[in-house]
Amino acid sequence: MRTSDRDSRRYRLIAEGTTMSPLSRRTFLEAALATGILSTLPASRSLASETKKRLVAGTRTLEVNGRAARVYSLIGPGERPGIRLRAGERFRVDLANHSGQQTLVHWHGQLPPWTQDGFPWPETPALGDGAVQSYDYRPIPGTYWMHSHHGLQEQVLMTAPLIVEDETALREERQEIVLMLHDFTFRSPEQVLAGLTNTNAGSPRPVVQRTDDRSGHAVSTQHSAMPGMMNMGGSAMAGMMNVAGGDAAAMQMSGSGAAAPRMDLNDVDFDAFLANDRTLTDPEVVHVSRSGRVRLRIINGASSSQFWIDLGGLTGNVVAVDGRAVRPVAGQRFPIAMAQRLDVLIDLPRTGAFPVLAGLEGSPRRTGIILATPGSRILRVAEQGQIAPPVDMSLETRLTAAEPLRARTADLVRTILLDGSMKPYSWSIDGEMWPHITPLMVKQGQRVEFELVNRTMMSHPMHLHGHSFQVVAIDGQPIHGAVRDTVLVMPRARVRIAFDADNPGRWAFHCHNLYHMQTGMMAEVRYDGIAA
Ligand SMILES: [Cu+2]
Repeated sequence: MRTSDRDSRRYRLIAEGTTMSPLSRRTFLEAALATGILSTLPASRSLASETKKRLVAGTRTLEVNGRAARVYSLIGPGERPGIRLRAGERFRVDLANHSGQQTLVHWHGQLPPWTQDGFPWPETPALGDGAVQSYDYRPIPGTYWMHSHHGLQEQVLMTAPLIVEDETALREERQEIVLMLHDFTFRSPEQVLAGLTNTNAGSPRPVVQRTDDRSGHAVSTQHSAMPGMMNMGGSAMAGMMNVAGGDAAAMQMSGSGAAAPRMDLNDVDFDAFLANDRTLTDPEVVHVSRSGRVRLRIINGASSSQFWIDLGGLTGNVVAVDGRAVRPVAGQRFPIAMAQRLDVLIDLPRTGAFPVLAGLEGSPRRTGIILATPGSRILRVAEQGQIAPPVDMSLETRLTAAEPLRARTADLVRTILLDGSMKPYSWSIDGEMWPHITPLMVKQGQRVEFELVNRTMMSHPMHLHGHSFQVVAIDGQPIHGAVRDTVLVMPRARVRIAFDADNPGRWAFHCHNLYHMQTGMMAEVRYDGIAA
């Protein structure tokens, strides 16, 4: 990028980023001129650092399969979804709630002080309709996202990208393309949950209650009694998947694992899968400049669905997961669990139109966008493809952090049991179901390792708030894995994560399947000395 281009781009971003009215902006400029600020600081820097961004939680109408649906929105500067920050810029955001409901937005994967994490602790309650809350913290660069952590709003698309530029990525001079995935249903999420739990939709369980009531622990769960560990190799799973809803018929496949226990996939039968809010009947066509050099920032914002990213005939390089750089891994198909992100660099080999697809695991259903160079002909892509296998650890085992944790012996090692079942539909961590949980206590300065042991027949994408962890072992095999914020734990499998306890507070630790979380699969990591 030439200097002049970069400057004009910066000014454009500042103009989009400002939340001042023309009047207040002029007043600021006049005041700044009067005090000489502008004569001593570069105008772009001083304006940007003084300017807050405004993010509005609201509602909008979205057309899906020719039918209108009322969904939430998170709209930032420039009337675009979410927030984009320049390298070095602080996360200075006023969140204004115009959603008509209480809400609270979590900055997924970011490391703010715990009181700015957007989790509805008793100390940091949800915002009422009409309320505004200010946030100000130093963000970490990369591909992040934001979503409501209040009730089931995430399912109704209270979600948006949160992109923090970094100098390295800018120097690559690649066209950035955000691809955000969703699962969509015309039913209310309360109805979906009621269908899963066989309860009345009129009284959905709140996902967050006061957690300072510790009177009622000791919620026992049924541990499914499957002896031994399974070989979870990808294609071996075909033929032993249980799927809910409409994909069951598609699962009549031959498989080698007739005697193996069956894995459960896709709790919910969704009406559509969205890529940047659109389906393949009317996909987004992203015009790629002639250079054909792109950075895909892929975000799985689905509440209960996992995908295989399929680049078709293209080869891409995964260079970051969950916002954190990894040594490049080349490939054409990459799994992405709920809440995870993938940064994929692609150099288009020629002009033309290139679909980037996301195939639902255990299903032929898919969604996606089209990358198109100027003048290329866009061909329609069918909404059904080949049945995708379960999302697995094939990528995770190949990942190596570009900036790993410092080598250090753990001060605290905890085995954490993930339990639960489809019938009854309930899920737990260490035998306890949110909110009746005992906090996992850590001390500031400790190196902590969690050995996550999944004793269920579903995979669980486990997310720790406020920390980046490194994946250090899979099924007992040590690896120098990725640093990330969400890791999948396959059925009957174990994953060990390590993190430094360097961000004191109360932090949620949960499965990112919204319905697993809602029915119990959430715990708290709490620092010694944090009152609650
Ligand atoms: Cu789960």
